[in-house]
Amino acid sequence: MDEHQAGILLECASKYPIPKGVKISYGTAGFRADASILSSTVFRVGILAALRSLKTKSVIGLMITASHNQISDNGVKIADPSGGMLTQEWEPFADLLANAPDPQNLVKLISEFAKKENISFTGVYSAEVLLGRDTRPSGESLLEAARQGITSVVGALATGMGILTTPQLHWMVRYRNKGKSSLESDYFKQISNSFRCLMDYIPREMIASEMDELIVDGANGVGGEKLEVVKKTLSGLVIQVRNSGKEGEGVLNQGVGADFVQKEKIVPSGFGQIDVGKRCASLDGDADRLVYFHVLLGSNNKIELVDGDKILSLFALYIKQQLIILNKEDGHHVHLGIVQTAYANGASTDYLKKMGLEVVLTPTGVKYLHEKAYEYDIGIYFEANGHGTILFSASFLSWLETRNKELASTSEGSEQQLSVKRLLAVSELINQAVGDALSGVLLVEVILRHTGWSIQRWSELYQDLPSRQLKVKVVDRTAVITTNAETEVVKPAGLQAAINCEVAKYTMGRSFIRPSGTEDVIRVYAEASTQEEADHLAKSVAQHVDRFLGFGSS
Ligand code: G16
Repeated sequence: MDEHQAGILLECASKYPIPKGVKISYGTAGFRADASILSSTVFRVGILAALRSLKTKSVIGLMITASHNQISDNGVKIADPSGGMLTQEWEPFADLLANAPDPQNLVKLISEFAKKENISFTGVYSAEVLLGRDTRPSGESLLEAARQGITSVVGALATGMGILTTPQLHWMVRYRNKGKSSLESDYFKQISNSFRCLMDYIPREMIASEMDELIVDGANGVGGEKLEVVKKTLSGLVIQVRNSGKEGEGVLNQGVGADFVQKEKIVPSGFGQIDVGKRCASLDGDADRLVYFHVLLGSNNKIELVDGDKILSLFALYIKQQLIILNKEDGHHVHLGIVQTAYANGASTDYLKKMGLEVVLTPTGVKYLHEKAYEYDIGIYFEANGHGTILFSASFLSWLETRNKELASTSEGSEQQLSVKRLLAVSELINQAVGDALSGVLLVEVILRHTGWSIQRWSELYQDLPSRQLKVKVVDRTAVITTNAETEVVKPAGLQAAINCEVAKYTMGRSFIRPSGTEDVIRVYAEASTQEEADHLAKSVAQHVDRFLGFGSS
């Protein structure tokens, strides 16, 4: 790094000092904390994104969002050249950068890292970072901090893409790096065109049946606003958006949204007994998660939740059906893999295995699931909380393209050709960069139309085991170390034995704990044969967590 560059970094960094006593770490999906302490972190992530762009000679994405968290929080997510999350190899550097105590230290760190990674500040390639933010009030000033960070790398360009869902920004990065047009209008065009194609490929006898409207809870976030745009471009699907974040509709993620609905299993605000039996869906604050539900009759706002596991099962059934048609005719073996986490309901994993599917578990976090799903011709991954997508390998996609051309000349209109076309359209509709609630909702709707299923029929694919999730505030959540895809606690010693003792008391009992990477809590998950038992198990495990690590309130 030359003196000119070092001088600019020093000068800019001095405008974004680290708040006293704050230590922040890269978590499940980037940095996340109360918005008031984040400016210096976001400024430094801006520098990191520019360095990543120089290193990869590609466009990088930087998104200001705290997704499902409360409105006073904010955060920053980084999209790598493929559109996926920042490579895990750079996470330790991100931590060091975010916590460098002063501008001098910061510049020294950058200089050493650039040397180690062979990053040139004076090469012919200039960095470019695409910027997006959700609707949080703190977003605008944090975006400015990111811009300052990016442009403190000489020649780097910070390109504002406006207010977006997180998956839209990831999609844009992916398409820009493929040399394709990647405006928001291109995104909308792609998902509505591929939706239309998939609707055209539905068997004629199914299309005849009218489907009721879908009611979507937009979490008072950016997703509701974008869905209002998408729905105007669709035919054959009527969507009503509630909690779209308009003035007076309510607060972002407060009593609304996918995280609330999935964890509390009650109706979001704006829904009630007038909706009994109707097909409803819920997005999270930045629209990268999706769950479905229907309201139960006269039941204290209780819902039947159709979570990420059931969306995964629906997608897997549809894809498998297409592959069976292809395999029969072609004998072409396609490796289909399913990726879940420890939060997957035990009944879902059993169901998927009974269907003959290969199921693997990874730790929580899209960055882990996505990486695993890449290993298959088609990898379907979903977290129970509704974050997931379908990945198609480049070689399988090119096989599909070739087959499509061959079939066009030999057996136009055959079942086999239809299956090839469906798979190609799914790969266009579903976001290959990251889980995307908008494209996810459209794929669910097509498949329900294809199968002729109501939400109730879909929900009956298998019966979820009763489960409960709790959060426990502790003194230091980093004191918990887990292993085996987060199903066992290694530290503190003795805690896993205490959990095992509790689990042994229940039929079909299962429980695990893990530190959240987005909130300052320990998460507790429990499953058992009845709701009462699942609740008891979760509560007693939470008490052990508090005894080992907490403030001693239980
Ligand atoms: C992020 C991640 C998800 C993860 C969730 C909760 O989602 O992308 O993979 O499941 O955080 O993580 P944790 O349990 O560690 O708090 P989002 O939608 O909040 O960005």
